[in-house]
Amino acid sequence: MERTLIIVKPDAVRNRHMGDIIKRIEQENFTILGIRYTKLSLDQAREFYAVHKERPFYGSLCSFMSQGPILVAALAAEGAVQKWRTLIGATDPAEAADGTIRKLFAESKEANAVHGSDSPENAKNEIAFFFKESDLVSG
Ligand code: FUP
Repeated sequence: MERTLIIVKPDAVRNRHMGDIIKRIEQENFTILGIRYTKLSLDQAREFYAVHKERPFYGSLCSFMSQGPILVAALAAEGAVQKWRTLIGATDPAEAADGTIRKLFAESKEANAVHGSDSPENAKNEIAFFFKESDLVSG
């Protein structure tokens, strides 16, 4: 079964959408392998988003991602990476399809409610960033 790493970002936690988003995870039949409520330091946010370090929005994104608590989960499903990305919609909520999580809950292109891994390879690294394999529930 494919895995993906998802984050409920500080805006969605602050706006009390954690429950709505967990409900969608369950309705869409993802298996929750691990889940953590935590807060990133600025250094951790910089490390997590290192792939974007040359982008103009990197500093602001890292500051935003470390400004409040987040909910992180490792999920499994058939085609979990694409399945989650379809469910969350476009990066910019103004362009996200009706019914997607970002359309419903995101504030802006930066404060866009949720993260999802963009490939199974990155999912593996992102899951390892937050979880030890022995912390994950397999069945
Ligand atoms: P996504 O895969 O949809 O999360 O989007 P990207 O990997 O392109 O971007 C990662 C994060 O950078 C987004 F979730 C939000 C942030 N971002 C901005 O703040 N401004 C931008 O113009 C693009 C992305």
